[in-house]
Amino acid sequence: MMRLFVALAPPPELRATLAGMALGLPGARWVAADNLHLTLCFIGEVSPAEAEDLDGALSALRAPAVEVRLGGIGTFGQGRRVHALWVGAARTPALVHLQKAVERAVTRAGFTPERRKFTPHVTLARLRGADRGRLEGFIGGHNDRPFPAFTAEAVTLYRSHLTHDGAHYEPLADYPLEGGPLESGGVA
Ligand code: 2AM
Repeated sequence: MMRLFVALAPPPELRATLAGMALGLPGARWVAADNLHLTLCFIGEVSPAEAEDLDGALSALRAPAVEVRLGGIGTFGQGRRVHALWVGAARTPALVHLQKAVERAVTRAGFTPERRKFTPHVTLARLRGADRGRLEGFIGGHNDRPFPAFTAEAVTLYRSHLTHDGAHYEPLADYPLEGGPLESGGVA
């Protein structure tokens, strides 16, 4: 079985910038630069044959490239149970449209995607028992920080490998968006 999800990959320079924020928070498990992504649709465990179907459905995706603007720091979880630290993405109509188009393609292929509310974000770290003051300091220090906007010219199908050192995300295929220069790939 393969654990799959569809996401946008920020350009390498921006991922390096985001990974460079990995300081000053004991208890944080920072996401490595290569693994940073903005999830559009979490699919979960599928068989290799199902992954082929998914590849077909995503190859048929027709949606325009979108401009993505990151900014603002947020968390998931309440109080002591804060478990994720992230940088948000502007919830623009174009991004919401793309997310819905991906979800429709995945659903048409016969999958039931995770139905949590779309909160566009790039997870920077997983937290366990992070110090409240340090966390607030981190948020205060980065909340107003500007990041260069980027145009997402493709969506990427990722495979999540869960290891003892945390999750590692392997890009399997890129599906070009309209107006972008990338060629379509297939599931390896
Ligand atoms: P997160 O960044 O907010 O943790 C791979 O696991 C990606 O899919 C992560 O970015 C994760 O979001 C997202 N995701 C969405 N729903 C998930 C689920 N039910 N289980 C694991 N990851 C999920």
